Amino acid sequence: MSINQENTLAQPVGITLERYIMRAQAEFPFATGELSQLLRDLALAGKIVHRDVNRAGLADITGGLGTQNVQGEQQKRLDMEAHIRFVRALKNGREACAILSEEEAEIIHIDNDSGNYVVAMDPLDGSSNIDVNVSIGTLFSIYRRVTPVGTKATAADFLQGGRRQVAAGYILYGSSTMFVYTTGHGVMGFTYEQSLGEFFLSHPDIRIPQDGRIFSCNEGYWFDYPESIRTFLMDCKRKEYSGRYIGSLVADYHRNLFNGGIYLYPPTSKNPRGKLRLLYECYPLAMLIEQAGGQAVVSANEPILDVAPTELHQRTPIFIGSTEMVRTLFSAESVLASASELEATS
Ligand code: AHM
Ligand code: MG
Repeated sequence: MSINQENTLAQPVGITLERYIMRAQAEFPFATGELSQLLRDLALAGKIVHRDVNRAGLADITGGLGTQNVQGEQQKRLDMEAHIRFVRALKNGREACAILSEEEAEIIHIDNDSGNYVVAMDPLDGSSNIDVNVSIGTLFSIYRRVTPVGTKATAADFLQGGRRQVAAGYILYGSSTMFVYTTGHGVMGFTYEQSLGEFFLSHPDIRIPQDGRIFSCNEGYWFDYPESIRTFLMDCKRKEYSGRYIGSLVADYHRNLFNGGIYLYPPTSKNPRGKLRLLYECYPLAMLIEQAGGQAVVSANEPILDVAPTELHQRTPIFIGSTEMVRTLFSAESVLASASELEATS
């Protein structure tokens, strides 16, 4: 029996996130409790962001700040608010020594060089959806540092590669708020009960269906997509699959995780290396999807988790979801079909 199965049996639906993390830690005799505390810090900041998101219209915190982040994109007030909440929670927690955030170009050192962990995160993803009441999310990825404890963390701590993540997850601020994470022993989902102020285990051992009938991509870029991808999408349409695209990564991913499907963000002329960020958007979702029995790749035979990172804010194409759909996308038939289609139209 796997640790995951043991956990599921021993820790029934309804247990709080706090207790779950403590019990999971107890299963590892040499665990120091630091990672557990770090996860609790993230959950605490998530509760505060949940409150901010739900007050957004009332508290005058939506809208642009008039500034741009490192990617040259307009920052929304709530983006920065969330960034501040998470940095503060991790600083107070003292398990992490540094943070990489989508909202800042440089590594953020949090006056705790004795911390063993670094956290890469997008504090609030899906900013175009903030002002219009559509689901948004936080993404996080945790590494044990490789630089000596007591020194300043460096880029090397963040550029270890996706397989070295010790934990990863997201918080979805949707019709309910959920905290979904993995430490490499399955994927656990917790739902926030606002009146009690607690996350409760609601979705133990999440598994993605092996196949699905949903494709999620921005079809506005249709003429930019490589021919093989258009062929795949046309095939989905012939089969009357559902096109579902919120434009909020965590929400699109979460739906496909439960219902089965594929999310695609190929290279486009606007974003020739893809749009999404490797370290704090794609790596965490890739770790989760592999733990849930699905796949995340950057090209036919290259799992996202095997992409060697070179830059902190690196972008990458991503194809992620049900194993069968990812396989079909890159199958020889789809490439052949696209080649014959090209011939027919030339
Ligand atoms: P952001 O980090 O600036 O919020 O952008 C990331 C978002 C994802 O949530 C979403 O999947 C994607 O960008 C949507 O991009 P597009 O509008 O090009 O379809
Ligand atoms: Mg983002």
